[in-house]
Amino acid sequence: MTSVATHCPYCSLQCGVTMRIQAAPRPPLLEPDDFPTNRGGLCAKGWSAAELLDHPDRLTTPLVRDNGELRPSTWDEALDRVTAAIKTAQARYGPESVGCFGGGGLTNEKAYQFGKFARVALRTPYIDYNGRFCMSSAATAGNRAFGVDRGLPFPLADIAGAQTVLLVGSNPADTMPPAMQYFDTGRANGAAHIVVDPRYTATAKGSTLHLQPTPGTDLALANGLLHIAIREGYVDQAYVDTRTSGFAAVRAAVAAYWPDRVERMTGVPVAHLRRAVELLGTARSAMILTARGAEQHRNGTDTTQAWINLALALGLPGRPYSGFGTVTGQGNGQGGREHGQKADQLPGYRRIDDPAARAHVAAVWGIDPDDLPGPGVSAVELLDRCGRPDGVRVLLVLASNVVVSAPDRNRVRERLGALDLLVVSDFFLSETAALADVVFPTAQWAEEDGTMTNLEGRVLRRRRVLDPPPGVHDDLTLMSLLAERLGHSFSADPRTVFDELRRASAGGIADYAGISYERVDAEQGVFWPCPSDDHPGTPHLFADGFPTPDGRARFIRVDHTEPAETPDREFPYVLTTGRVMQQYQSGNQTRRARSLHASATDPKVELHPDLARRLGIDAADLVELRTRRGRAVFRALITNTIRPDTVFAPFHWGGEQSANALTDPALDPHSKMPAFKVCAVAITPIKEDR
Ligand SMILES: Nc1nc2c(c(=O)[nH]1)N[C@H]1C(S)=C(S)[C@@H](COP(=O)(O)OP(=O)(O)OC[C@H]3O[C@@H](n4cnc5c(=O)[nH]c(N)nc54)[C@H](O)[C@@H]3O)O[C@H]1N2
Ligand SMILES: Nc1nc2c(c(=O)[nH]1)N[C@H]1C(S)=C(S)[C@@H](COP(=O)(O)OP(=O)(O)OC[C@H]3O[C@@H](n4cnc5c(=O)[nH]c(N)nc54)[C@H](O)[C@@H]3O)O[C@H]1N2
Ligand code: SF4
Ligand SMILES: [Mo]
Repeated sequence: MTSVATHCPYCSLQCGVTMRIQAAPRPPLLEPDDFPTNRGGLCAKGWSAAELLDHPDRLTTPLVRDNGELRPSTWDEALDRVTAAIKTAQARYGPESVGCFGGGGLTNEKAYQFGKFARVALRTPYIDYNGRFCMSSAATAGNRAFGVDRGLPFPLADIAGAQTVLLVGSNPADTMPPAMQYFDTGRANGAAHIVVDPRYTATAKGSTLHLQPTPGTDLALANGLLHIAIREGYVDQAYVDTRTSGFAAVRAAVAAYWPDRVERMTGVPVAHLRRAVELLGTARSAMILTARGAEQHRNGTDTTQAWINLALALGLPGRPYSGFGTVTGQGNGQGGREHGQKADQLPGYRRIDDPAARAHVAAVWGIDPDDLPGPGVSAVELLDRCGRPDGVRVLLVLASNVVVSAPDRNRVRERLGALDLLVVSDFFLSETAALADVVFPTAQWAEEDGTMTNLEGRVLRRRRVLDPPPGVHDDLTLMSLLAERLGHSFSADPRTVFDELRRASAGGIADYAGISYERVDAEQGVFWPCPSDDHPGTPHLFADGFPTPDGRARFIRVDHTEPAETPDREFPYVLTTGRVMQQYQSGNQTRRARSLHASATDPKVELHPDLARRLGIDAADLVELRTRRGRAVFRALITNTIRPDTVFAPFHWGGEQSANALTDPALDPHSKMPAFKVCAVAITPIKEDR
């Protein structure tokens, strides 16, 4: 039996697994490894991952649409159809009529190559990706405040050493279960954990203090805590004076967030506010961590900044077992946001509007900097351009199921339906692929080589365990075949692409120049920045300064704003959305896993018993949710863990059960993050004939 060490295909924890290849039949056996993020742990999704390698639903040939129906085709026919459509659109409307939509699940090599493919082979500015729905607010805030966007500026294991941890809108007990061992160790050693969530989650259950705000009020909450911290004398003035700028304006702004007012705005009692500040202010070491609950709002960037302001005032970033961090989501959510699939970005986290960055990357790509397009538009804006007369006419989607995961599903379907050609690469026929004109079958995680960068900024190796099924190529091969037809030569070899990525990133903020496959193998991953072969990599950031022009972290004044939608007579409640433990993202993978099946058929909306009583809803009734965008049906899960004015629905399903038929596409002006975490909803029971 041969074994290969690799990583789980799903979230950013990138748990280490060993795959044992059996003679036959597929799939190989999967066992957890003692990797620094999971230490032998795995969640149910990880355990089930190998089941999908030989799943009967796998796509094994390209599909093309004829007379309204998708039918199997050869690779040549499908590639020719795509190339012809691209050339027609380019001739008729110019290069800007072709768009690319990527994903944070792509390896670094594929994400890098997709960015290059858009700019060099297609010469279009229009590329963005699903990480816009995920990390964009945290990224924008991190860049603004610290001059760099690395989710955790310290290794995950440091969490166990922090005396106080404040988690805002983050539910790792369900979304990254093996990471809980670090929280649990801290708690066992006497650490105080504070969880800010409108639901009393599995993560909140083991905490010292649970703050339960109304969704969308975290900014006011953070400003309120800073107000108290200033009053109580917890500000680290020496740190503020020597390591930061901009405190005076923030101090003046938070003067208006006195505790009674913040209680009225957020629903969190004054006593809880005071207790939270005391736990943070008196700790020897403290961390503030945000995730999607704080960030997926119309004011997500400013909300993240408000928590950064609090962390800076307490003097946390750069101190041992302390700091501010954000918990990255997708498997390659970190690396996928560094190497050019963002609309305004070139590899190495360079800006596409920076002349020096353009010159550097153009030289690596062997083109004239003037031939590089400028910045494009964000994911929701890109989807909105689709099918418009002067917009994007041909869209290529790699590793995203936007019909399920983008906000305001009905509008997304309408826009995709108006395209001249929609092209999707996937290994299963996702809801998005089902609408495509051409579908390419692709390799799964265990069938390809590459690198991923996990939530810590640790670059690690995805290793090929077995060949893809006959007739299936990976995405690098797809891009290489398309590029060839468009007159360009693109490598399909991951190592060759990674070596080019290293050169393209050299000197950038996310510098991978010194990271090689060999080093990653020998060192259990390498943390970026790592500018040279003899550089040790950087597990801890900010110990001696911040990569801003003046070396100081920036306080920025931020003020509470109402969500785009607040409850009214017609839509009287707040809807928030998120995840359940057994399903991953749009569910295109996990809904097919046999061992997760029990949870796969029946999405549930969480409602408080008081609300259920008022609306005449009994346990397990079907419930219709309705918003200004659409409707969806869920089964009622009546639980006193949620606020009585709020309901929570998971977004892992399509069709009638699609949470994103409901959500508000209002965007954060800085990050262009959609407001997934708050909109106004009406709720009606559907009484079935029993
Ligand atoms: N099981 C599972 N795990 C996953 C994923 C998955 O799909 N399934 N996806 C991965 C990815 S890509 C990501 S981004 C991460 C996300 O990981 P998390 O951020 O932990 O997940 P969410 O469920 O989106 O949101 C977290 C919490 O925010 C709360 N919340 C909702 N609105 C608000 C609000 O206004 N304020 C506050 N403070 N909290 C609020 C919700 O109640 C929820 O408990 O998970 C990763 N891991
Ligand atoms: N209402 C609501 N909506 C949300 C969120 C929320 O909290 N609430 N969260 C948002 C967040 S944080 C995220 S990250 C997004 C995720 O949204 P999606 O992008 O839809 O997430 P996935 O389901 O991971 O989609 C990946 C798709 O690509 C396929 N795939 C996986 N790996 C590869 C690969 O290497 N190559 C190719 N070609 N295909 C691959 C999978 O089968 C799947 O169909 O959803 C967002 N949408
Ligand atoms: S926590 Fe994330 S990486 Fe680990 S097994 Fe679960 S889904 Fe996979
Ligand atoms: Mo995400």
